[in-house]
Amino acid sequence: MLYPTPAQVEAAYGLARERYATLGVDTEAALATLAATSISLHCWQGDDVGGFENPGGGLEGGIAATGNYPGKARNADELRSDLDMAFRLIPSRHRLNLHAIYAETGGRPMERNQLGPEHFAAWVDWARAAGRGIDFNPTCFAHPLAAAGFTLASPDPAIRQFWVEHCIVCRQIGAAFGVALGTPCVTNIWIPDGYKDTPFDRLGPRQRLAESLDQILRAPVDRSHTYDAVEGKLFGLGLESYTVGSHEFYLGYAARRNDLLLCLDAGHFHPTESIADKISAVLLAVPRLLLHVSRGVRWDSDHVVTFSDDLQAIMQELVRGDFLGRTHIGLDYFDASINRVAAWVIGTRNAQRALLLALLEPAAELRALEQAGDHTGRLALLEETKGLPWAAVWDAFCMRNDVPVGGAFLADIRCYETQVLATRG
Ligand code: RNT
Ligand code: ZN
Repeated sequence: MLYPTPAQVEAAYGLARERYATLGVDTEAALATLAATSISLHCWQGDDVGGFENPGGGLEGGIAATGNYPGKARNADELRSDLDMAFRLIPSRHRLNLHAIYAETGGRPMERNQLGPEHFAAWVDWARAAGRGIDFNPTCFAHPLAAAGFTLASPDPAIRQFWVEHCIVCRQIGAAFGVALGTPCVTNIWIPDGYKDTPFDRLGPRQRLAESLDQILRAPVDRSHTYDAVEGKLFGLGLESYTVGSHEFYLGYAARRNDLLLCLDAGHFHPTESIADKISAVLLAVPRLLLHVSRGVRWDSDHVVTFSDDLQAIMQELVRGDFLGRTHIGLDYFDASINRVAAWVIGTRNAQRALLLALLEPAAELRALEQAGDHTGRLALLEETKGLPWAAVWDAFCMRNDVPVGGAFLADIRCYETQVLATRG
């Protein structure tokens, strides 16, 4: 027997619940919060950020998916089928994060500033049937008008106007998702603008970006149905020396306006920086937060999220600061070197496991120790919590949600690989 039986899961959970109760932790309350916290799965892991705009269209803008594992989704039906498979193996209900290049235009070429909700009708039907929300992103890369390396900060007014219009239609599409699905859509703007080599003028592009954003956000859109987010970055491939939309730029911009979400992508900072420490600071300045949970390895390499200290620290901050209600958790990575469905499942389950571990912290006692100045006791208890039987609580959560317990999900993925992915040529 490779994985525990239902009776074993129940028995282990019963013991774990008692153990946590002695520390003043209510495992049922933790499970209820975990069940209520949805994560936005990034559609782009399923096809290496290709989209359906033009077949074989390459990735640009300083991001790259590496690897050539067979079976990537070639069209929207295949992508939805792969996502369904992933969602079946992830406990509780989650959202989908779409990009504009996943529009379905019936084979007709459609400029990005001409897109409308009708081009996403099949996605909405699919999401509605599963009770899922959708989040959205303008695609300001992999396009001839992004080829010069500048979009919303372009010195060319015509190029800038094109991308402003694209972002405006995307906000309208986001609002339509929000209305159709009864849950607000987060529409997140990330642009690749920047220079490979040292610029002379760092200010001009940032002034143009701020003007473009002002213009985009002036467009009338029902902001109860779409929340606007902006995502900064340290650098990209070929943009090593200057990124217009840096963290400081967007933090300042969002703090000035007070009506935007700031997006923190875990791969978008210096490798020794963790976004966990930024969360409490940023949420003092902006009303809501969007997370792109990712894993940089040496650079913004978009590796599958593992159960790392970084991930655990992020989730601890969300729980300790009582920030879950103001935070939208999304994933952002694209690994083309392994089974793509497994990449979704492993990364999402890890994010949930880390959230559960954070929800199971003996918070009252830790706070009391800290407030009493007992740093020895704080250290001792924090280290003890790492060995508490939280995995038994996780197994119970999976079982209650009718998804495979432990690594049993891999057998289902292997089966899907043989029956579906392997037939894609
Ligand atoms: C790029 C940003 C951005 C993208 C997606 C595809 O560095 O992280 O979020 O990954 O929009
Ligand atoms: Zn991101």
